[in-house]
Amino acid sequence: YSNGCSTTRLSMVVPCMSGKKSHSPSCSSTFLYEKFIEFALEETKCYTPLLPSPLQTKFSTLLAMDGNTELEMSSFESTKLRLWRNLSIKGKKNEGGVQVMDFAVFPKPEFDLPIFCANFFSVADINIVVLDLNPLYNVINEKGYKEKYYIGLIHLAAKYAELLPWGGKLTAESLQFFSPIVIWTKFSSCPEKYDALFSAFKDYYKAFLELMHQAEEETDVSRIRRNRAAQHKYLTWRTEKDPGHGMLSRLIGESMAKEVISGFLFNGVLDLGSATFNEYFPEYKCEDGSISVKRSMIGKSYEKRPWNANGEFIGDNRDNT
Ligand code: BLA
Repeated sequence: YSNGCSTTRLSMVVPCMSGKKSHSPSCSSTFLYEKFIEFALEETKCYTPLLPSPLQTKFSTLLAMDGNTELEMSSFESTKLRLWRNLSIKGKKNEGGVQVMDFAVFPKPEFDLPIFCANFFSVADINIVVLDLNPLYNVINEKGYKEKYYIGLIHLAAKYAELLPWGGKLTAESLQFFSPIVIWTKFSSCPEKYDALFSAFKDYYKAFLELMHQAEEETDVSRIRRNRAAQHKYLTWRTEKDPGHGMLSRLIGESMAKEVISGFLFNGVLDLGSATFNEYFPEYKCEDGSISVKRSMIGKSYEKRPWNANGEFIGDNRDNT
């Protein structure tokens, strides 16, 4: 499918992203992740027409309070996708400014497909990466879901295990949203690492599109409801505890950050379900009923990759150092 792609691409108007980037002076940015998101757009269009999301009118570009850093938001939807969205944060690369790609694709609740998640944060010499097909259901206890989507993709984790090794301890609660093929890594900037990351990104995104292509629409209302609730739980988690929130608030102010988080990044948190954070994650509940401001109750865990080469979870002992 993806091979004959370039000849069958649909034309779309994507400001500053469409067409031949290298010939367009207005697009000559040095944004690290430009080609990643361009690839994702073009590759998606090989499978399905992308329609502009209603979010486009409200969320497009913002200039951060530092007067230098730009935020660019794009959003689409399609037959099987509720929301395809990306937030690029473009600081001045040559001055070590922040560069972020927060790209996620949320399927419609009629599908139990994973959520595509590419979360790359780079500043100065530091790069923090999460790349995954985040599972909608528990892949440690629910064998069926793991087998349905991940067993066929385990080779991807093995392919990048050396080039993009496990990034060390992380917020333990995050593990429940990660799959056996997750790439969680940190590295200092160098071309080889960015090349490996681009290659991994292409592989993972193509795998996601292939799953999307094969997915059949669920018609059982209780299953659709269950998918919707699972996605809402995910959105509720990230709306409340995503590590990027602090920096986003510093860039655009707290109230604008809140709007971007619940209206754009994790859109659906306000309308896909009504359960509260405390109901999904009671361990965060304080005595007075409020949500603990701590990002993690357990703390940082998983020094080593808690999945083996067969995709089995081996991290029960959280401090498996
Ligand atoms: C760090 N981002 C991290 C870390 C993870 C993620 C695992 C390491 C810190 C930790 O252990 O929590 C990403 N965590 C995820 C993802 C999921 C999850 C994708 O649970 C999905 C379920 N990140 C952004 C944006 C910014 C950003 C928009 O997405 C900034 C504007 C920044 N991420 C950011 C920063 C850090 C970080 C600054 C390091 C600081 C820290 O560790 O608190």
